[in-house]
Amino acid sequence: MKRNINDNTLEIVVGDITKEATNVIVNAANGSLLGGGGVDGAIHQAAGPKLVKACQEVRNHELNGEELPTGEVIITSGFQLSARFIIHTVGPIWNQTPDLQEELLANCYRNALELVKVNKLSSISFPSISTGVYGYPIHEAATIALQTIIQFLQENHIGLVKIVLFSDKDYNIYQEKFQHLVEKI
Ligand code: AR6
Repeated sequence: MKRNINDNTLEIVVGDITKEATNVIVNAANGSLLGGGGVDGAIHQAAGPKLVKACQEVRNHELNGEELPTGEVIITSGFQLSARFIIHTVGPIWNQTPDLQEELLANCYRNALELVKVNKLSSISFPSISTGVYGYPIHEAATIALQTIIQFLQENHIGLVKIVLFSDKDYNIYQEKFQHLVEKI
């Protein structure tokens, strides 16, 4: 499903994000930035071993050895991926900070889009951040993801934004919310 928003395209697809050829793909990482399971594991596997070294360097030099805070983003090369860059973000763990989790999840999407804009890139693919290991209910996460992306695209020019879902079930949930939200535009 694809829609034009203020001369941008927002597209939802089913697929493996490691195969995307957008300028940027987003990794749903953890604060250590050293890899993990889910989409993080798949991205590290596909990008190759230089990725973990690059992440370690970012931690040492940009984050003073600290973990990447939830909702924040860093960028690395895509190494062996088709995508030129990877933006790594950390989604909220469901119910760890109940009062903040909606804002933190929105920050992941907004901060990644800001970084694309600042770097004058023109396409980005997102996975469904926090809805796997981190347990965020997908109906709620989909609404936050879509509202945040749509609002950003109404106010900015990026080009192409894709959301790459890993199952038909996830796709159907996002598609239904997307249809509902674009009717209001
Ligand atoms: N392409 C697209 N989506 C994928 C892929 C893929 N190749 N693989 C999985 N997904 P998760 P989180 C979907 O658990 O909830 C990691 O261990 C998956 O079906 O990857 O933010 C990190 O290191 C789900 O819909 O990320 C962290 O410790 C979505 O990606 C923790 O998990 C996100 O699921 C982060 O948890």
